[in-house]
Amino acid sequence: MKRKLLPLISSLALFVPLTGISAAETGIFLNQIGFPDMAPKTAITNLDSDTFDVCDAESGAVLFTGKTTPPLYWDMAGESFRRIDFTDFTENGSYVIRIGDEHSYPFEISNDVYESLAVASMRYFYLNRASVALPEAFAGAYSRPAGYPDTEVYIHKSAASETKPEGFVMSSPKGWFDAGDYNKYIVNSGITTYTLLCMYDLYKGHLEGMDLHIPESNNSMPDVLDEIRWNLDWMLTMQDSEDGGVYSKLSTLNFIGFVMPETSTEKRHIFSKSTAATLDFAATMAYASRVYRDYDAAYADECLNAAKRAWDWVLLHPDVLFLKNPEGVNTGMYQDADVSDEFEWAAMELAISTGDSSYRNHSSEKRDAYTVPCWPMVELLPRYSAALDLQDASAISDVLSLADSLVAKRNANIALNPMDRKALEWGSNGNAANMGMLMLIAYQLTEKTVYLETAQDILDYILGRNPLNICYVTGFGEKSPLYPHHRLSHADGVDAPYPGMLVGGANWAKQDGAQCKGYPESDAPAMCYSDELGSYASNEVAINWSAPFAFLVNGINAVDAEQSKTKE
Ligand code: G3I
Ligand code: 9MR
Repeated sequence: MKRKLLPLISSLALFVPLTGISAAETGIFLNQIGFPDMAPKTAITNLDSDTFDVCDAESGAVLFTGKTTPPLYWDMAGESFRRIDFTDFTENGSYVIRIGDEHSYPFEISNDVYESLAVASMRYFYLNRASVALPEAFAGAYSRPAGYPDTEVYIHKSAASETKPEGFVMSSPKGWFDAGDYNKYIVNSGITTYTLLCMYDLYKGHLEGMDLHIPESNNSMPDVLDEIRWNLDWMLTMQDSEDGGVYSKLSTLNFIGFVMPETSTEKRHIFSKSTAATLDFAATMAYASRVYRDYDAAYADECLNAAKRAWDWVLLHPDVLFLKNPEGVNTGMYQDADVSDEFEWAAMELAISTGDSSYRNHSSEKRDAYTVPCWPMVELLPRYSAALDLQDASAISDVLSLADSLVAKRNANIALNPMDRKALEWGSNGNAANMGMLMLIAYQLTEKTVYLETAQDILDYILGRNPLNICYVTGFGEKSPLYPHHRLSHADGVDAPYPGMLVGGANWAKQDGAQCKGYPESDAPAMCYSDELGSYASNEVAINWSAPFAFLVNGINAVDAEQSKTKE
């Protein structure tokens, strides 16, 4: 089934032309896609008005009027806002919020408002596949020849062994391009693939039949699992069949220019094995074996055996840390000096998948405090698995206490936003999406609506309820990134960037600041974003940010579909 990718409200222009009103000047900030009819519906405004109207986008008719709250300062935005709440308005349709002469970007209320966004968030992965041509039938304007077959890649000096010396040729095809660059990294692939597997696991009822319009759409495997397998297949090639250790990355020696991958003649290399990569691989493969078991038992076995062999390697090599690039190499590092969390994660996934609890004796399970997952800090992931798969009371309590602390932060903020300065760093939108995933897991464990509502608040932030009034997903909303740091989007000759991509987002550290001109004047953390090609620290895309975003939007979409069914 082909679904439209752009939720356009073409008739809006009949009411009020948007031309000439730049985003921040509209003064009304909200989710530009819209809301499920029964969801909380919140916007914020920096306009000085006690009331607001919800108007029909086409006719301008006022359909609902409400009161704004008094203004409160939002430190992350460096500005004061009033809150607008129109939750009680549930009629399906296309609307704008109006205050005086100003109006918001248009949005919809409907009970399948996120359907096309949910599909696009997964098609991002298809469109960023390595090693294969994307035919027009599946990629439309983004069709392209195969880039980086990776059937001939070279063992780098740092990975050389007696049997596989420097320059030894390996084959390591498939996988997704990591981000704006074309390289492939195991550490980042681990958390990304796990996140998508977990999404499938939780929302199987809704996702089993989802049509992603990919070449495998007509086989017997659900499309979401076909797409995830594209990366699992690559990860499997990164394991040394002789000893079970896993190589850290496959990349060129340096980041290449902004060209299409099929035109690049740079050699690709395989870099040294590491404990972090091998543990992330073990955890992901062990989890995959559970998810694929019902669909392809042989594949599930292959994944589980790979996980066990990786674990055996790690017991012999517990501290092979990848901390910096070898000389002459400048590509991503995903460096990690503390692998205790990766140990906890792999041990738990292996224990659950094999039923052998002795894996759990190898690492501590319980921490005093947990953090929202990100690629270097995965200690919450085994708690998710123990809570969801084993109904482990102590894991459930760990998940809920972190969730509650974020709910408290959100409640204390005029924009209902739990993001703090620490979260507003490189990949902040990925942090937001991971908070949303945590909320949805807490909701799954308790059915308490406050978690679902907080997940909606986080999605609202990503889709426009932020101080820049930007929908951070390419191709969606009225104002979204046009110049992401994404080589494919820049080099393909198509004006519009690839659709469905979540950009990194606001990042107060602005590591690219020296060469970027587009950052706003304000240094408030949530303002530090620039929609320009050179802004790799705020405007790049990456699989590990898109995966929790896919989780968030597909999760809310699935819960919404479920609730609509019970309502009927
Ligand atoms: O956690 C510290 C914080 O304590 C400190 O206050 C702050 C000050 O700058 O830094 C924080 O760490 C930052 C970290 O991201 C947060 O996750 C580092 O400075 C920052 O350098 C690091 O950036 C990473 C970036 O690579 C550079 O290494 C990003 O996490 C990571 O997502 C990104 O990944 C790149 C790959 O290497 C290559 N492919 C693209 C991909 C996405 O940009
Ligand atoms: O394009 C690279 C991007 O994928 C990385 O995330 C980023 C940080 O490692 O680096 C980008 O490459 C830039 C390099 O680091 C500095 N010179 C400019 C490069 C392209 O903008």
